Amino acid sequence: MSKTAFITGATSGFGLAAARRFVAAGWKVVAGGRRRERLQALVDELGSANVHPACFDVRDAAAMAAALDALPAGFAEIDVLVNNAGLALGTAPAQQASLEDWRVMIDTNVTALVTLTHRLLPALVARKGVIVNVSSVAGVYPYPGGNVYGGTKAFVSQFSLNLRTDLHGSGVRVTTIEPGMAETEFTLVRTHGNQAASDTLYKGAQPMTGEDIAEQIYYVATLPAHLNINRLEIMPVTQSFAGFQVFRG
Ligand code: NDP
Ligand code: 8X3
Repeated sequence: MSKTAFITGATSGFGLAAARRFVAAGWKVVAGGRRRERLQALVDELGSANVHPACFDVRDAAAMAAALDALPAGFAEIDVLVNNAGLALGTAPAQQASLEDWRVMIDTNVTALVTLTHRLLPALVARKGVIVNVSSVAGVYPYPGGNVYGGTKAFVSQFSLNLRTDLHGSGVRVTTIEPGMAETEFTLVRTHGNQAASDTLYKGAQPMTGEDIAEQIYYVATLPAHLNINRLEIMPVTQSFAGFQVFRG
C-alpha cells in the first residue's frame, strides 16, 4: 500500500517539486497552499488518486483543523509531514523593517509550523513517521536584512532538534533541510512582487532549483528506518560566506 506525505506550500517552489517527486515514486500527497487554482492544476497533472488538495492558510488554525478533519480515505494516514510553507518578507535592516512583515513571517514560519506539527504528532508517533522541516541557511548564518526571517528559521532548526529529543525511542525521524539560494517564487514574495529584483538576484548565479531541494526532501524521508539525518545544509556552489564587518566611527 502506498504511503502518504503531507506537504505544505505545494503550490510553488520546493513544495510543488516535492509533491511531484513523491508521486513519481508512488506516494500519495496531501498538497497544501492558499492558491486553489494551483492545487487543482496539480491534481489535474498528477491525478486525484495521488493528490488531495488541502486549500487553507496555515496561519488559520481553524481552517487547518477543518482541512485535516476533511482528509478523505487514502489520504488521512500521514507517514511524512513536510513543513515547507514559509516566506521571507523584506530585506531592510531591522530599524527600517515593517512590523507587519515580521508578524506574518513569525505567524507563518513558526506558529503555523508548530501548530500543524502538534496536531499531527500523535498520528506520526503511532505510524513511526517522518517530519521534514524546511529551515534555511538564514537560520544558521546572519546576513544584512535577515533579521526576523533568519530568526524564524533558527527556531525551525532548534525546534527540530528538540523534537528529536522528545521523540527519543518513538521511531519518529526529524530532519531539518537548510537550503541556501534557490530560484523559486521566494524572492518575488520577499520583495512584495518585484519580478525584476528576483530576476536580477538569480541571473548568472546558477542558483539551486525546486527540484534540487525536492530530491533532498525525498532522500531524507525515505532513508532506512534506523537512520536520521538531523540537519542537511545545502547551497549552490556559487554561494558562500562573507566576512565580519567592522564599523570605525
Ligand atoms: P515559494 O514562494 O516558491 O513557495 C512558498 C510556498 O509556501 C507556496 O506554496 C505558498 O503557497 C506557501 N505559503 C506561504 N504562505 C502560506 C500561508 N500563509 N498558508 C499556506 N501556504 C503558504 O518559496 P520556496 O519554495 O522557495 O519556499 C519554501 C520554503 O523554503 C519556505 O519555508 C522558505 O522560507 C524556504 N527556503 C527557501 C529558500 C530559497 O532560496 N528559495 C532557501 C531556504 C529556505 P500559497 O501562496 O499558495 O499559499
Ligand atoms: C533563504 C536562503 O540564501 O536567500 O532562505 O538567505 S538565502
